[in-house]
Amino acid sequence: MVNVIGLGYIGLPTALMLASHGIDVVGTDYNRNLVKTLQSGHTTFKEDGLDELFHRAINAGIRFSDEYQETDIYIVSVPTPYDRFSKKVDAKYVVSAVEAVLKVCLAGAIIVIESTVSPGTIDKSVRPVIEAVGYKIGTDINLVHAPERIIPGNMVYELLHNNRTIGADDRAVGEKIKKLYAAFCEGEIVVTDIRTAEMTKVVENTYRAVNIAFANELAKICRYDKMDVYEIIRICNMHPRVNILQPGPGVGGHCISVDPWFLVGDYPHLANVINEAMETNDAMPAFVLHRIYDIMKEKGMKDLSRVGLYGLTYKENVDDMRESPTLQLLESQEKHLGYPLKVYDPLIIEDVVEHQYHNLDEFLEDIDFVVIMVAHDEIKKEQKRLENKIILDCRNVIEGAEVIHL
Ligand code: SAJ
Repeated sequence: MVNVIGLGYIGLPTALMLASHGIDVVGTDYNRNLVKTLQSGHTTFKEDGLDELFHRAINAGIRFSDEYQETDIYIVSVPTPYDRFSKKVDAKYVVSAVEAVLKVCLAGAIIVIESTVSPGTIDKSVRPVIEAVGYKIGTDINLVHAPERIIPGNMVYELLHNNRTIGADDRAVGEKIKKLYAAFCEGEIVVTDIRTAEMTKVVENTYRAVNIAFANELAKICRYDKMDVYEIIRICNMHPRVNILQPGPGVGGHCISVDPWFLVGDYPHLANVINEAMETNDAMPAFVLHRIYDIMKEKGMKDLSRVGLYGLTYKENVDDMRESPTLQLLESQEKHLGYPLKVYDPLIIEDVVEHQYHNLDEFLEDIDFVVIMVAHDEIKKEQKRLENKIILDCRNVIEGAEVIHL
């Protein structure tokens, strides 16, 4: 039996995928309400194909609990935030999950850490916890790091098709866990050591963050001298060895906007490009706010309450608001002016900010200037309804000669 610890964005789909491929799975989370929701037959977030996968897993016998199970394989998939001051990974949730596992696990159990951690975290934070209770790593307990790589918005597909990395102290243990993931994973699964697996995961997300920062910087250069950044990137990307990502109003989510900081925190004297890139991305919401002010001035518009932000989530077609550029923009705007702009997101049902709308028509009725922060499918389909509005399109999805870009 496999006990998956942490039933969030990664743990839940992983548990469901294992169960629906014939593995006996219990999913554990300390959040009782979340467990109750799952037990009552409902998923806890939206993702393409997740509900179907959930029902397959239920039919295959998956169980959910708030208790850790006595078994021999654990997959730990809990959040790893970063400390905003030191920029280092905060492994407290991983550590407390491992401590709880140690109280119930069978002799020789394998603990697989899926959570993203910086290189050396398992040595520094996890091994000492195991040794402190008198267990010998390699005999009483085995450690594996199998960082997840799936992208929100396409998780179910990527769980099935992405390549994976398994880091293990012991090759045979690594191969055993590879076989477990191979129950559903059709990609290549590489077995390596734990430190390499830790570093590769952080490097993948850092590569993407630096590439986005480069695109954001190009957008600023092009804005300064009236060049079309999208056309320039499009043509550059026709070169066989150039692949520049897209500029945007900021980088959100719990991965690209967080993981690269781990390298800055651990190697402050070496991670210069990474530090600059992260600062460039973090400055984008404020850049958008200044674009809003400039455009209002240009258009002779005075009333900020007639400006609306479309999109609250960190990216298109997901309902996740973690580190959302829109929330960051609102925060900096509130500091300056004391009252927020109007906001609407079709995927956010609950009230999270002031002046938030739940209906596109009402939102559009109350504004003259719309800022596209997130390119949800809805606005791509409904773009005709933006006619007669001033449009600042930070995602390059709205057509029309009058549309203003970043
Ligand atoms: N963004 C841009 N321009 C782009 C692409 C993205 O501004 O060209 C912005 C998005 O709008 C968003 C942020 O970056 O705010 C991050 O979005 P994303 O789609 O790039 O990535 P995540 O954070 O949803 O998922 C990433 C993925 N990592 C890589 O592609 C290397 C995913 O595969 C990882 O599993 C995930 O992080 C994770 O959990 O670490």
